[in-house]
Amino acid sequence: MLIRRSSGILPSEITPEAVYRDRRRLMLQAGLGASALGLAGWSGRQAFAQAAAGAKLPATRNPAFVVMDKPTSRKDVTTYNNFYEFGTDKSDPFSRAGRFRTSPWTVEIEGEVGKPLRLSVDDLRKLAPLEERVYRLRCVEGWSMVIPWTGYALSALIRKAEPTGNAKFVQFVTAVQPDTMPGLRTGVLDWPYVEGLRMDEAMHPLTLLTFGVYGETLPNQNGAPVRVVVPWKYGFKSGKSLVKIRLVERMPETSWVRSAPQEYGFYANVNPDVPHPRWSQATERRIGEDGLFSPKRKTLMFNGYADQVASLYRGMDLARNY
Ligand SMILES: Nc1nc2c(c(=O)[nH]1)N[C@H]1C(S)=C(S)[C@@H](COP(=O)(O)O)O[C@H]1N2
Ligand SMILES: [Mo]
Repeated sequence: MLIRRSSGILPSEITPEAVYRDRRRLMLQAGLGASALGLAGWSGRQAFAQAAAGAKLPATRNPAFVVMDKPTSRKDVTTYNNFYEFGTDKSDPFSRAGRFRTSPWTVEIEGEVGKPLRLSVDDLRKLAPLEERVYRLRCVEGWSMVIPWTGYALSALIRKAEPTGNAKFVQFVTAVQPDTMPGLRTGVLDWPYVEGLRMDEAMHPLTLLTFGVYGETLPNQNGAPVRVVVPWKYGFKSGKSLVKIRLVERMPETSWVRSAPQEYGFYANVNPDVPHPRWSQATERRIGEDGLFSPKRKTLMFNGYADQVASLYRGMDLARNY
């Protein structure tokens, strides 16, 4: 594979923020307030970036993509996370992702496309109208949440890049920032975290290029500044903090398949009938409902999205293609 750790970080991402932070620290030590920093003058962009973390992100709710289940609390959505680059405990992403730099940020769309694109996240966000959607998220570990995301269909972006006839799959490459991601030093996965979809899955209207949650820009721990969300698949398919979207001819390698191919497949469709080799997938624990007497929920085929997506897999053996 050519995607190794070089791809995630640009030298330009390091210097200005480090300089900013250092200068800010010195000024604060000298007892000078924010106004004395002359933010607009010398580092307005960085200052804005910090202010923008958790900024309101207006969007129109799309009722066609809103499940009726009660949304999981914002607190649980933003403090109980998987983002192994920051550690493997559920609380690690919240407690350790504060230094992650999400500005400036560019995303590249490359590979089997007529028009490769390299866009700042601000331009990317403006490419199509933002929608709020409420999706179920089912982690392969056996827990689930209901999350109000903000974004637009990934298909809108892919179309702009004009896929060639050879584009059969999409690979997602996510960020690697060695100085801000303590989890990279653990050997749990190969970095960058990579994921992928078949082209028809990537173009499906449910597949969301996601910029926000709970009406605000994504917190770092949820995959700032941009991630993908694929609600009928196990959560690990929904790669966080994307830097590259690569259209390819062959089924791309993915981090989880690479680390344990007997346990995690490329398709990873939520399927109560296909157990993980070490545990059942028939039921799930809805985060926030886990009182002593709250029953587990039955896991739904395709996480409840069968009406929309089952046709993508007609004729496929879903036990073999797990
Ligand atoms: N880059 C990256 N993306 C990732 C992961 C990760 O470890 N690294 N974990 C995945 C898993 S296992 C899940 S369940 C979801 C969790 O998303 P959330 O924390 O926003 O609910 O993110 C997915 N995306
Ligand atoms: Mo997960």
